[in-house]
Amino acid sequence: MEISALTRSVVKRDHAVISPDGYINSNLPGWTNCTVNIMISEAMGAKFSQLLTTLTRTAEISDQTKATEIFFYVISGRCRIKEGNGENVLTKGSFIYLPAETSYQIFSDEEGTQLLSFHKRYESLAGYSAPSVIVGQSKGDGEEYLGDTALRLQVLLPDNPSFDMAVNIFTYDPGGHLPFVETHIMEHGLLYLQGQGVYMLSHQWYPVKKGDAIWMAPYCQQWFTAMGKEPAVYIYYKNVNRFPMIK
Ligand code: UGY
Ligand code: MN
Repeated sequence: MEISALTRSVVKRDHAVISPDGYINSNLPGWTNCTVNIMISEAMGAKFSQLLTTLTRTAEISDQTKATEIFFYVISGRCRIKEGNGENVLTKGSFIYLPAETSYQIFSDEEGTQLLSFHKRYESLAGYSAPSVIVGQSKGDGEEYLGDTALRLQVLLPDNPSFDMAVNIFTYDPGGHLPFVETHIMEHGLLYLQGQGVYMLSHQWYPVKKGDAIWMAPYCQQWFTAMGKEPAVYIYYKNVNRFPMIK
């Protein structure tokens, strides 16, 4: 019997695990006929937001990025995104990066299409122009990570200083694990796309699986190992390429 007073979700000062059992939808202005779960936000202490949006067939999102940049990733289904340069059809595994000050519209082509998005206030860098729109498709598993054949990393955004965010897909074979406990200034937001395992966050241990989201604040110590019969895969956000203080 399920007991409704139990959840795997936790929200702490420097990390959170958000499992789907606790979702409550938000209504966002300009986002119609869709359900939006704000899994990570400034309200919990993060410096970015991570949203999971489920589109009905008649969904329409009509909005502007303004001071933020947005990375949309299609978890399942199919939709169309219009921005200044035209219209893009996005299917499972497709992504689009929208820079600050961009007007955009999203239309659903399939009931239940699910979008993951990362939203960050863009920090410009003297001498570099702001990035433009990027549309892409995740392919395969990516490159071997730090010489370990059990780990693969796929980098979705260009590695250049114009970008202040990275979004990567990390694949772990069962038994694969991060080679050491990471202790770093960069913040993370992640969503499990497949599989399961155990995450260590600030020396606490959490069983996690497909559908779970995790927030890691700067310096939240982190380590993960994959369990089960299939690779564990998560997509994650990271802030990059900027000085830690205003110079
Ligand atoms: O890019 C990273 O910092 C990554 N290795 N961290 C993580 O997966 N928790
Ligand atoms: Mn990390």
